[in-house]
Amino acid sequence: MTRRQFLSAVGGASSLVPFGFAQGTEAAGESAADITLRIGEISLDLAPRHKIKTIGYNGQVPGPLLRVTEGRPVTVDVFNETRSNELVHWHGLHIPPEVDGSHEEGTPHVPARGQRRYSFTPTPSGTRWYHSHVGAGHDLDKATYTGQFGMLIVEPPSDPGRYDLEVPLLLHEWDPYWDDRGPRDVAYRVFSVNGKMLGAGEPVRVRAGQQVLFRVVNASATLTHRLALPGHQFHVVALDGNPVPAPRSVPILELGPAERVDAVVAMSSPGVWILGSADDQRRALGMGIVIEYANAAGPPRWTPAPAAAWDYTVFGEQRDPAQPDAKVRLVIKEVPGHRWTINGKSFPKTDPIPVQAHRRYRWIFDNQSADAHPLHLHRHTFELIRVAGKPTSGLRKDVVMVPAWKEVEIDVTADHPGPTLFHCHQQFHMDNGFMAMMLYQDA
Ligand SMILES: [Cu+2]
Repeated sequence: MTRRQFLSAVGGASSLVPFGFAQGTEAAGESAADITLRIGEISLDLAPRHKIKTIGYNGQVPGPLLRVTEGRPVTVDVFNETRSNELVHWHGLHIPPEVDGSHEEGTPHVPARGQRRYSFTPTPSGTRWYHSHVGAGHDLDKATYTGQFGMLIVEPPSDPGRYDLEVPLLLHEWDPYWDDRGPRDVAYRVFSVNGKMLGAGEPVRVRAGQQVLFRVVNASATLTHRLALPGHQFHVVALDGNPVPAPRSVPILELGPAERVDAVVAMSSPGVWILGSADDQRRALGMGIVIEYANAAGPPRWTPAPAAAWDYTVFGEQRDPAQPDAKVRLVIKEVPGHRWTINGKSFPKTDPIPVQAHRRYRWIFDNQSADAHPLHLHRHTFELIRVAGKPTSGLRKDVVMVPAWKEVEIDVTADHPGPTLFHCHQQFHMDNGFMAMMLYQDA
């Protein structure tokens, strides 16, 4: 089999998932790519009376579910049919800056009305995703406010697959507007899971006794979401796609923008249920999906979600981490004009964070603001060391929520040389200066 047939076959085998697979169809240069993405305007049916216009990949939202194999090179041709430059960021992969999808690192744009090929070797395995990485500023029809997001599953070379059914869930919201407080907070009129409002899409069909793996991506530009499934528990097995040391069951999942959670649910309460936002208003505006057992009927049921706290550290270990080679304190503040600063400066004036290859650095985020921030480091995975006073270890992530007025410590091992972007994944914060470069220096 050729590489392309292999990928197509993998896509065909996963017909349980609701999205098609992007097959290479277009010759760009001498050989066809494994995957083709077309960025263009689409009209999206969120529900019978909720049609919106947005920008998406291959005419669908979410974009096609991409499955690749860890360590096996792939090529992706991206055709940009819009009038603006674009970037596709491969979120959670350890790949070179030229293809990572960050202009700040040096990835070239996919030009307006133009095309660009990305070639890289996907690693590490796990639930990753891809999304637009341009700035939006005050334009709520750009970047992560649009339908430009999709799941990217990097399969390990051999997958134990201890589940019966795999269900991707991508959370997003639509029809954004500036709320009463002016150009500071974005509010939304419509919410969706997998591009459909609650009740408008196909239900997730399950059978009693199944172990169902939900791969959840919060593809929101700005919001944190809490999810519940009444009558069931979520057995969390991975955070940001990386297996956790201590998988355990919790009643609620919470994900900041760009975070992922893999959770296995034992289907042991037959019926028709809503898996949805714990927030009544968001659920009423569409944030949910119906879970339907075989031979069950009736309207989907919801019961109020428990007020459980979300705490990363319950999935971690208690052992002393390796000592870092150096510590870096990063103080986060909002300054007048809704600008964000790291150690007193806004991007592009933020001081670069210098590192040397193969050294381990402890970054201490000191959030001196009233907002929680989803902090993301490109091209690297870091380890959580302390979260709002609680020590932990063994939790590897690429986004961490830093609560308001709290500190979070992470260890970054500098093992992927090249310019590396660090930023808040809240689109409006990022666009207002909350970014810095991590730069490798010669020893
Ligand atoms: Cu932020």
